[in-house]
Amino acid sequence: MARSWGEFFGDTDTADESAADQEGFFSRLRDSLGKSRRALTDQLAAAAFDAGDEEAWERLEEALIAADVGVPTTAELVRRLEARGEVGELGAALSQEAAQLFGEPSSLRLDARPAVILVVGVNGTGKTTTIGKLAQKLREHGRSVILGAADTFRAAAEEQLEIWAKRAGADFVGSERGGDPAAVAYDAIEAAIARDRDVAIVDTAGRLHTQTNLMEELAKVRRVIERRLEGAPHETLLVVDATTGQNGLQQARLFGESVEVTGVALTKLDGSAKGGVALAIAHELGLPVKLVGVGEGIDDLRPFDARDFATALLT
Ligand SMILES: Nc1nc2c(ncn2[C@@H]2O[C@H](COP(=O)(O)OP(=O)(O)OP(=O)(O)O)[C@@H](O)[C@H]2O)c(=O)[nH]1
Ligand SMILES: [Mg+2]
Repeated sequence: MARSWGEFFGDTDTADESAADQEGFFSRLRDSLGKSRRALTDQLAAAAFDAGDEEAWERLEEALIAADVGVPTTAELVRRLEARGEVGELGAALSQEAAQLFGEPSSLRLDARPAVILVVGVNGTGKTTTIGKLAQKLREHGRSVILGAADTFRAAAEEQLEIWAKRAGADFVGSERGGDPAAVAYDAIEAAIARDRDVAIVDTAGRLHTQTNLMEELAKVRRVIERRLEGAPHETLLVVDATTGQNGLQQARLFGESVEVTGVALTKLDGSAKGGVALAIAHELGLPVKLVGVGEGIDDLRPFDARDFATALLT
């Protein structure tokens, strides 16, 4: 069964979703990964996989690399399959190995009060939307939430977050003190403490991982958060647009160097043929994928479930 929001949030009572809801998301995930899956399975369709056939292994490697799984992770998957001796049904064997590669399911760290979540990523990857959806789910699970608009780059960005805050029933903290993103992050935590809120989520402006000055600005936001509240930020979520494939891996690497990313939200899996990058992020960077986005709607975000993801991608 899919990972539920309750489990992801660490709730003790997790009987919060109907099986139908979870199945509904699985079929959306499967539809979303259709392009990625077809890219892989078309290559692999050739009859039964013959582990003794050198060319069959080569076709498999090529297919995985074409799906943006990346060279090191492809090599690891192939190594694990070979170690099995008997591969059997290839899709099933591959999805089992892929699910294992993702490791233990991870939760969102919400123990602290307030728990501070910093959200970072390249322009347009889906940061603000993901925050909106997440805030909504947190509210549904009884958490009080503050959203901080540390994206002070564009006035529209602040409005966009404020609309999500209203919709979710979350408090909103904007840039009353001018355009300093670190000051907004500070104010949001201050407000969360003063009002005794459970979670503060800080939105930031999109930036390219190659823009040194903007990456330094982000590191400063993080430092200010750290100094204001010990242990914060408890999560630093990097939002990666799945359609960017291997470039997303590079983003994860460089954002990680600036702000200690603790998890990835992989968005826009609908419309991407590069869903295999999730495996590369998990294996090459050892970063947990925590959330997946499969559309623009409020219910199009879910906690990442390795087994579901691997099944939807590979079988
Ligand atoms: N198809 C699809 N669209 C998405 C998904 N997540 C976000 N989007 C869309 O992507 C676009 C950009 O989303 P935003 O949330 O504004 O992205 P952002 O990272 O905050 O952008 P900046 O603040 O400008 O850097 C919007 O049109 C969203 O609706 C997803 O999972 N699937
Ligand atoms: Mg934004």
